[in-house]
Amino acid sequence: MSVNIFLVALALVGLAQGASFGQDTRIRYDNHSVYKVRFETKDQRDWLRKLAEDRDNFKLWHEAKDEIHLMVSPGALDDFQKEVLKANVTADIFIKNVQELINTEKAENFMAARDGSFGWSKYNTLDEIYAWLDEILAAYPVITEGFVLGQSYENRTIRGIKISYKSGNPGVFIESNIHAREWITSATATWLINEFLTSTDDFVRELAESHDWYIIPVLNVDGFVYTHEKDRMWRKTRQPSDISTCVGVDPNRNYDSHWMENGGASENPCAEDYGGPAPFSEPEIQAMANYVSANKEKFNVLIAFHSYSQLLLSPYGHTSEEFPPNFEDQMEVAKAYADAVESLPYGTVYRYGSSAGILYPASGATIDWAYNEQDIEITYTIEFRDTGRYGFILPPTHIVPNAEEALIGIAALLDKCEELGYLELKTL
Ligand code: 0X9
Ligand code: ZN
Ligand code: ZN
Repeated sequence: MSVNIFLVALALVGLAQGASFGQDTRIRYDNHSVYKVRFETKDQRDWLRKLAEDRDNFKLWHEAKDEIHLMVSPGALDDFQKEVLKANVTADIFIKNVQELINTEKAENFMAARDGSFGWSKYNTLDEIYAWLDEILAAYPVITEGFVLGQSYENRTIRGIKISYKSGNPGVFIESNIHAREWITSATATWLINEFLTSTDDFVRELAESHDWYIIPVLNVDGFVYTHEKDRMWRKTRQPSDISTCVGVDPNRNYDSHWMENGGASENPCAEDYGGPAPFSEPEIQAMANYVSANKEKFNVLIAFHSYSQLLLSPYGHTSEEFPPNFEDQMEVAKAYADAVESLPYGTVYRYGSSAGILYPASGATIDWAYNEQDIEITYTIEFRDTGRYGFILPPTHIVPNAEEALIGIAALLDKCEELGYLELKTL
C-alpha cells in the first residue's frame, strides 16, 4: 500500500516537473464539471444542444433519448444554473473536476510505463501501439498480415491487422477509435488482437481460429495523437475548415449514406457532430470506404467500437420511423451479446436497439454506410463502459474487464449470427 502511494507521489512529482519546464502545453480542465441534464420535450433537447454548439463554456459529452451530458467550465456555472432553471430541466453533477480524472489517468499511465513494456494496465500512445503491432506481425508472420488503410490529413499511416488461421472463414471487421477521446476502444482492440494470438484458452482459440479478423486499432490517428499531446477531450478529425476557425469533422457523420439528413449531423463546423463540408471530406473516412468497399464480400460482420454508455446500436441511424428488414435478427444478435456480458461477474449491463430508435438520429455513421451501401447485414456500434461515472476518462483498471466483456460478447454475437445464417461465405 505505502509503496503504491510513494509511486503515485513520484509520478506526480515527475508530471509537475514536466509542467514547470514549460514543456506541457496541454489544455487543462481544472474545475470543469460534467452534468447529466434530463429533458422531456424536443424543445428542451434542441435548446440544450444549441447551448453546447454555440458556447465554448458548454461541451457535449453524451446524448441519449432523455438526457444529455454537458461539460461546464467553472466560469459558466452561474450561467448554467440560470439556463437550467429557465428551461425547467433537472441537472445532476456527476464529475466535479475533469482535470482531476485526467491527472489520475496520467499518473497511472506514467507508472505503468516505467517498466517500458506495452500492456493493458495503461493507455498506450499511437507510437506505442504501432511499435507493438510490428512486434506482433514479426512474431506471427503466418497467421497475421499488416495492411495500410491509407493516410490521415496530417499524413499519418492508418494501419490494420488481419488475423487468419485458415482459409474459408467468415470475416469480422472491427473499426476502433474513430472518435479520438474514446481511448478504451483501442485498448480493447489491441487486447483482443493479443488474445487471438496468444491465448491458450479453448474458448478463445476456437473464436480466434474460426473467423478472419480485420482490425483497425486506431482509425482517427490525428485526433488520437492530439488527445495524447494536447487536448484529452478531442473527438473529431484534425482537418481545418474553409469556413470557420473551428477544426475537424465528426468522422462518424462523414460517410456517404443519408449524409446530413434528418438533423443527424450538424452543419456547424464548431459542433462535435459536424458532418463536414461534403461526404467523405475526411481522408481517414475515404480510406475506410475504399478499403471496405474493395473487400466487402469478405466481411460478414462489421463492428465499430465507441464509448461510453454500454449500448449496442444497430442501423438505422438516419431515421427512427423505419427499421431495417432484418431488424429482429439484429435484436437477437444484440441480446446474445448483452446476455453474455451479464454472465460475467462484473455486473455490467448493456442495452440495445436501433441507433436512431434508442439514442438520437445520427446520419453518415460507419455502421449505417456499411449496412445501407455495402450490404453487410450485421453491423453494430458498441458503446463500451461506463455510464458516466468516468465517461471518456475510464481508469486503466477497467481496460481488461471491459475487454473481457467485449470478447465474450463478440463470441456470443457471432454464435448467434452463425445460427441465423449470417456467416455463410459471400464468394467462393
Ligand atoms: O454519436 C456517435 O457517433 C456514437 N456515439 S458517441 O458517443 N461514441 O459519439 C453513436 C453512433 C450510433 N449511431 C449510428 N450508428 N448511426
Ligand atoms: Zn436518405
Ligand atoms: Zn464515439
